[in-house]
Amino acid sequence: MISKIFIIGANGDLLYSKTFFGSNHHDKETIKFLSSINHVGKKLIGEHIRSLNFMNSNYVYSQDDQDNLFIIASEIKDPEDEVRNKLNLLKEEFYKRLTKVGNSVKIDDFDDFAINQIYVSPKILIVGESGVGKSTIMNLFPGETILELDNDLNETIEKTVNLTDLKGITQVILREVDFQSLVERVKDYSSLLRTVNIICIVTNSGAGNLSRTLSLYNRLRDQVSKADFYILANFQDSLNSAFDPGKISDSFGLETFGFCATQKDSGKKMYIIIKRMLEISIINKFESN
Ligand SMILES: Nc1nc2c(ncn2[C@@H]2O[C@H](COP(=O)(O)OP(=O)(O)OP(=O)(O)O)[C@@H](O)[C@H]2O)c(=O)[nH]1
Ligand SMILES: [Mg+2]
Repeated sequence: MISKIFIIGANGDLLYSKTFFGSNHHDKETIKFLSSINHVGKKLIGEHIRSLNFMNSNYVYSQDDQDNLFIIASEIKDPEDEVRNKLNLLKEEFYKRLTKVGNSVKIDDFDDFAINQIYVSPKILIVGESGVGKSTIMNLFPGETILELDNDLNETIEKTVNLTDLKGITQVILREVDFQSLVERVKDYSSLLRTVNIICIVTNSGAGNLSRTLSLYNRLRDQVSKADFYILANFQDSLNSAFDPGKISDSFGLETFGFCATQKDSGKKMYIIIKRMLEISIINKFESN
């Protein structure tokens, strides 16, 4: 996730900054540190810094011929080329919106641009065998389910969910994917797996499905570097066949949420679960910076 943007002028003035996540208590020190490191880099190696891992974030840099410094902070595990694409977009837009007022510069409506085009909504993959309740879970949220082809030409079922009361995160994108095809065609899903933040494995909590799901998980886990995994132990209303979420958690070694997708308050509960996942996997990581 992209957490911050800084644009620093040649004289060291902060021209623009935006924090999507995490606190901005230390921004002043961070900016000083980032720009002085860049100067040192230029002096010592004769080159600008391209990126820097610092305090759990990756700071990706770009400098123009007027010595303005553009910096985007993201999670360490975010693919750097994606952040760099955003950085190029940021630069282009900066020149378009720049106006000079006397000696100082002003950038117009940059917040709207930053939120709409630089910020990336978190993505959650809902995976599981057929019949475990993936679509039922997606349908708990209002809005349209979109069927389209992704970058890898896979058919995807996707829905954008709006959230409130969650620091900085206003939307999350849910995608339903069949677990077996994902594991068998992992190469075809590579760009999705590189960028997704959370993989939520849905099980019907029955013995057969659990054992197949565990082996699919074991095949997939090493191929995923960025996302965190969670288990949604669905069908907890099937008292005779459903294993206890605690037991399931032990055998997968993953945080597990007991659930039933077909009750009156299932929608409300699913919001709470999604918020919890986002808190653990995104917000707390930035807060601990
Ligand atoms: N009793 C019970 N039934 C459920 C629960 N969750 C889903 N179902 C039912 O299970 C059936 C299958 O659910 P789907 O949501 O279509 O499953 P899916 O994972 O999307 O299946 P595919 O799209 O075929 O991969 C539906 O009839 C749901 O109503 C649950 O927690 N308890
Ligand atoms: Mg379905």
